[in-house]
Amino acid sequence: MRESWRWFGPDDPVSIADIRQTGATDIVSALHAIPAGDVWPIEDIRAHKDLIEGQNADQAPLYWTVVESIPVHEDIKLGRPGHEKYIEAWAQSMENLAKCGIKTICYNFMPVIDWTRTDLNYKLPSGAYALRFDQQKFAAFDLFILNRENAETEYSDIEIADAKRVFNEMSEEEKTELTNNIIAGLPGKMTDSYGLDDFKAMLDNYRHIDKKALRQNLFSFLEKVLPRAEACGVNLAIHPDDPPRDMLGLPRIICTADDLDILFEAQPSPSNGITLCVGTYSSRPDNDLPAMARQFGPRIHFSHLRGVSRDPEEQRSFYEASHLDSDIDMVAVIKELLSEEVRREKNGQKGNDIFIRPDHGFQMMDDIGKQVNPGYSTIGRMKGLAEVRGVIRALSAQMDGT
Ligand code: DNO
Repeated sequence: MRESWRWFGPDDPVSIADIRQTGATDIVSALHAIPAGDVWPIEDIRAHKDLIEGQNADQAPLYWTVVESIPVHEDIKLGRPGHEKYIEAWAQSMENLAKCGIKTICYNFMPVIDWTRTDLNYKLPSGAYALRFDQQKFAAFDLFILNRENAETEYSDIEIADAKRVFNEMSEEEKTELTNNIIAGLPGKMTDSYGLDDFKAMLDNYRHIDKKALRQNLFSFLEKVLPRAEACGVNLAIHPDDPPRDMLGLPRIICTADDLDILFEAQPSPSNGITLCVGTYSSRPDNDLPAMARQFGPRIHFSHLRGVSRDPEEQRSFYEASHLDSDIDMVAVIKELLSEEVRREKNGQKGNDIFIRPDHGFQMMDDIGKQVNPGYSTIGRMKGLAEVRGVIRALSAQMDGT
């Protein structure tokens, strides 16, 4: 298991020097300044790598080993005429990364919106702050702020009434905040929109794209990229759609074990793999995470370790709970990942460790009031990493003894 930490680049309030102190060995990063659809030049990759690894000679080494993410241009997801040039650019970026020794690449295929939360400062009984997704607030945004055409056909009468009540109780400031959280930006988002009208236009592009068509566009992207990934030894790791279900009338296709079965049946290449984002998959009750870790073990190259606590009344609402105490059995998931590594070792698959990172963390203690990327605080993530590290060490010791 390789312990990694996401770093957003020189503007990240968490410095490389701080990350070094967490004991992580690997950095997950991206060239966020390069627009979707452009090639990542080798010189830029090298310069970024040097920012991360430049101090390795005289300090505890950190390596940039995982990319999260090379953005997939919307035209590829839409299968628009001319999208081939964006696939070519994506594949060239991948090859350039491989030339620099970076061979694990996370990406996603979510249309228009990337990961989405409604509350970035949800206060827990402990006094720490977590991220939250509230289905009623999201519906209020969809129905009464965005005013999406025909949106009401996707909600029951009770859901519409609840959303109306929530909307009426919100101040103007809260409405703006909710809108920004959904359309403007959480860290690492792959798509940009500039206001509600632009956002609506982006949604409208998908009017004729259903699940089947979106899947087809993913498969034709992979058909071109996977042979080149195999040739340069890259493991691709698709990230699930977060939250894992259709939203705002948009199809989402990487949400469940069945979706992954469909993906691998269509594109069985060994380079076709996943990011097991435990928090994302577990935000729906029908995903059994330890079973998924077992079933897709050989395909898992990267794992985001976190959990959620779902609202007992409304299972689509959740907050991001502490790394070990959530709705899923994190110890059982880690055990499956460790067993997979043992299996790889037995098969002689050297250098095929699974990268894990503490995904998100509370805003707590000294980080409260500081500028942080939502979910990407120092102390909360360090607590998460320390907890999962404890589990990894304890399980590894047990497994060594058997
Ligand atoms: C959120 C992340 C997402 C994810 C991308 C993957 O914290 O998990 O930003 O990185 O969607 O491509």
